[in-house]
Amino acid sequence: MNFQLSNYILKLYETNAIKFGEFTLKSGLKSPFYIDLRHINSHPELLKQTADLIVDQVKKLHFDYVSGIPYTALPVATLVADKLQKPLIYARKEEKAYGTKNPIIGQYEKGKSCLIIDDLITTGESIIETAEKFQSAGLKTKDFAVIIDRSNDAAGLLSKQGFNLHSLIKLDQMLDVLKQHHKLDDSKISQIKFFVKSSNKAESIAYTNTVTQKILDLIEQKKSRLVLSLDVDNQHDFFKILDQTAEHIVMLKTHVDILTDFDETFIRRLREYADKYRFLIFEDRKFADIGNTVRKQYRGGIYRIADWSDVVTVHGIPGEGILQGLFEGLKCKAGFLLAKMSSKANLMNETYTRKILEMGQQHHSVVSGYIGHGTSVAEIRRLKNKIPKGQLLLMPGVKLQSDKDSLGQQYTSVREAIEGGADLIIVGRGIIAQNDIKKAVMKYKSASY
Ligand code: S5P
Repeated sequence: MNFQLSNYILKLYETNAIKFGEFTLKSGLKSPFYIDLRHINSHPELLKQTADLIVDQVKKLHFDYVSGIPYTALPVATLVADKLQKPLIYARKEEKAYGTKNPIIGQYEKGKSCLIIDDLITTGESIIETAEKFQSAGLKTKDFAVIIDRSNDAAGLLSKQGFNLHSLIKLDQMLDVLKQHHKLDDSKISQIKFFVKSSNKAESIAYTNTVTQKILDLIEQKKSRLVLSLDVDNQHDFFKILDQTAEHIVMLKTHVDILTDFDETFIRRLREYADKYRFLIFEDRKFADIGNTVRKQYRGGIYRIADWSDVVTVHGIPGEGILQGLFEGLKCKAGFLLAKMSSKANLMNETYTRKILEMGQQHHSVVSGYIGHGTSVAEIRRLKNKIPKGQLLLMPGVKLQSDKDSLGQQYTSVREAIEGGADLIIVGRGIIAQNDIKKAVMKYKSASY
């Protein structure tokens, strides 16, 4: 390694941009090192040196624009753009919750190409996500420059998708330099290398709780990925439809508070159907209050939902206490967190969705998966890729063809939902509003599996 680069690594170390000790990561894992390159921006010399090194690395590549991923990489991208005399554009960090605002800020011509700069690469997934944002705005992205590559093999992952990764420093190089300068000893280095390898393994753990396993078994046994949403207001219609559909569905989704004639006999009868036709009962209650309140709503009141339902829907907005309030001390119950709704202009933006997925992963013993929606295969696939392994994506707002209703519901086709990776589709009016219910349920079942 050249002198300039090892000198740069030492400077990163001296400014605390690379730290060793014990750090709790977002995933809950404890890491023996931590890289925080935001510090670079507070040291003008170091920032300039970073930009010079990146310029050296990318100056022979062909691109029309320079971009940095906000916030950390934006200042250095600005310097790089200046040095190369290329225009700077960048993608919004937060997706607009609604509206049709272009995610790319700045002036650019469609069809031209952009170099994207980021500070750190761990898995490569966030870079791929950014590339997709640029691509959907009509720009070409092929080259990525990062300061530190601390991944196992992000370059390999990116190259499979047609991207080139140019990193200034790889983790092993960084450790070598710090060892040569007596900042690290062999035991610490092997601890770090072991952590990087095993954390990748930890990320590939499948979080499958007992309820999820039951759902997965039913999908295979029934050769169906169908959840029927039976939103009718009386028991007579309810069981008439259930008679024609029960054997083909994996779960039956209810809104018991829609029924005008709810009583104890309804629950008894429903449980008999569930046992006879082997489906799970899914009360779509969408709990959204503090732990103490939801516990009472779930376990008490006139509906006593916890007594008869297998799964319920939960909003994560009050924080993780809601999951404790609902499920603590109960067996064989699980929730689905709402990660992205199907209704038009809903306020769940990318950041919200990401936080919900983090909450769900941490509470995987009671979170079987997520309610999520997308209006295209690419959007659904992007969401699915972020879902921790072993947890499920349930997609509502599904019909045979894309459609909408007059109150903001958006429908994506079954084909797109399944191609995008939905584990289960939630279908209501696509089936229950049809004259021939039996025929409709068979169509959805076969299209889903
Ligand atoms: O984002 C969502 C989440 C849910 S659970 N969008 C939804 O439509 N749902 C539910 O799915 C909704 O409450 C309804 O019960 C069902 C969709 O019904 P459909 O008749 O529009 O298919």
